[in-house]
Amino acid sequence: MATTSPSEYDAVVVGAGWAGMYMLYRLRQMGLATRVYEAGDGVGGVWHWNRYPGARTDGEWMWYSYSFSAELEQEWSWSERFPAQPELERYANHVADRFDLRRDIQLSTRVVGADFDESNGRWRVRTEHGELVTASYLVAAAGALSAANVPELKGLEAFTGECYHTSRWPREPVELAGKRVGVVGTGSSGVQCIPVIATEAAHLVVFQRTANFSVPAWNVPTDPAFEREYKADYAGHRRRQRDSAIGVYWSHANLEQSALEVPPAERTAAFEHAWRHGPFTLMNSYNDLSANLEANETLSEFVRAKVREIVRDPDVAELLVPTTHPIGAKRLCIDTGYYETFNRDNVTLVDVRSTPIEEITAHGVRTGGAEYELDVIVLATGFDAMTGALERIGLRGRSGRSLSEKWAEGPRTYLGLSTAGFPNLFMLMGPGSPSVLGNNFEAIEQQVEWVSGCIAFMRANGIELVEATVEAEDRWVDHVRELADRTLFNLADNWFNGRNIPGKKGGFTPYAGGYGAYRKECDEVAARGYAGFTFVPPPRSGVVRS
Ligand code: NA7
Repeated sequence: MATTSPSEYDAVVVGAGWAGMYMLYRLRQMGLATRVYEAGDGVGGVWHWNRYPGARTDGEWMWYSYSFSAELEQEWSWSERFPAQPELERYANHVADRFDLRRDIQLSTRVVGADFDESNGRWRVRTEHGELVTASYLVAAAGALSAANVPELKGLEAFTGECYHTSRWPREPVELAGKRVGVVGTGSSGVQCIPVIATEAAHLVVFQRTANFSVPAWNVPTDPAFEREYKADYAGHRRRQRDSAIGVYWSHANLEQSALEVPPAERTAAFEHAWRHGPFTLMNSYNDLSANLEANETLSEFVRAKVREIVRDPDVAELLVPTTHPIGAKRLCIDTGYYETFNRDNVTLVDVRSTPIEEITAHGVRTGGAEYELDVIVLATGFDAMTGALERIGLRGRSGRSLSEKWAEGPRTYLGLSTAGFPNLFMLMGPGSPSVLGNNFEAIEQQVEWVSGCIAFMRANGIELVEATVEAEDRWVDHVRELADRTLFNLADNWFNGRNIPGKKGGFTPYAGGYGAYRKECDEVAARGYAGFTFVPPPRSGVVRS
């Protein structure tokens, strides 16, 4: 379908996940004619796509949910502490219906290019169906973890069985009973699906390149009394979560003490208590576990001992014990029965670090000279995170320069929201923002509200274009790097620093200063008349606050 005369919108939003839906809600409230394009055939982003067995949040429902509507908060009840994918997908659909969002969302429509037209200051957006529309503002809400990483495994296309990437799992049930299944990858997705697949398949082979730290979720059904009590002060809980480092508030964190200050027996007792309490308590048992290698090692050793305690076969246990990185330097996995799964007779662990996968044959996986015959291969191999989805939109800014060209040596943004040379483009959950380092809902709501405020300011002051300056962007990139250097994240190959993708450049891209500090920085930029941005035309003196 080719359109000759473009439709004109005030704003186009790419993606109808949590970020895109809330952006639409806010822009519509401001009276902007907005169109949302979503590649999937349903809303919900990550929770539309990641429908693999065992997919569930790593975040507790009390904070992993929208806070913008008190009515929504009160009326929706989550059935479990860590809700599973079907419930999250239902929630996404409920939000779309409740706020009448669907009429502005076009599903099954991938944006395949967006160019900034310098002659009129508008974005020209093209879809896979040949539609061409223009918009004053373009908001990229395409997701930090949505561009699937399918590794280049020799012979993969020749495999005659079924093959699924966890983030592209079919909507129709996949029959695994009686089948020989192989899972490649032991990050969060692998750690979640492996225990479930093991109970369904005749035999499961897990191909592990890097042993990861995983801690138990202790998932339980929601206690109605707890829910009532929590919801009675939802606003108070949200306020506390807003100022915290990762957009999560929990009263069990010990922010006063270093792990190295306490005698070993006391520390082990504290870890033991935290292990039984939940994943977030564990990483926050002391205030320096994420920043001080020696302190971190005490917790790493504690979890290694747990693995050895749970897994009966000592050789298998040693393979599962993480040794390549400190705990938390790769995203900590949260599981239900992961290590226990390797005590099952129908599960085999294969180390593909010492003997990498040589090839995929017509009937299975060959590694270390052996061929593992399989009916199904599951690729739990992750994402080209942070930048992958943004670059795949095909954005071109001033002078036709593509985002990929600009970011060839790594992403460059100001506040993670904007990039010089791309006027009126806003990114949500972009590189240079804290986004993935905590509660995504908190990050999304803060960013959407900031972007809405900026657009409202422009409209109130007759401004047509906003653009980050190169100087502000350079300073921000350096700032993000300095913050990263204070963490342990670069002691691992991970998707935060892009070292999970061969040849990817740029290093660690999220802002590691904490959600609260980031919110403050963004608010201060706005309060100083959007310092670090240029406006066309410049605001008149006596600016109108939005
Ligand atoms: P991750 O965390 O990036 O994990 C991907 C896994 O796949 C990881 O164990 C990789 O090993 C493994 N992998 C990737 N390529 C290969 C090849 N070629 N051979 C063997 N193994 C491979 O992705 P997830 O989907 O699990 O989780 C992503 C985030 O989604 C998660 O952190 C949550 O925030 C939600 P490696 O460690 O690179 O050696």
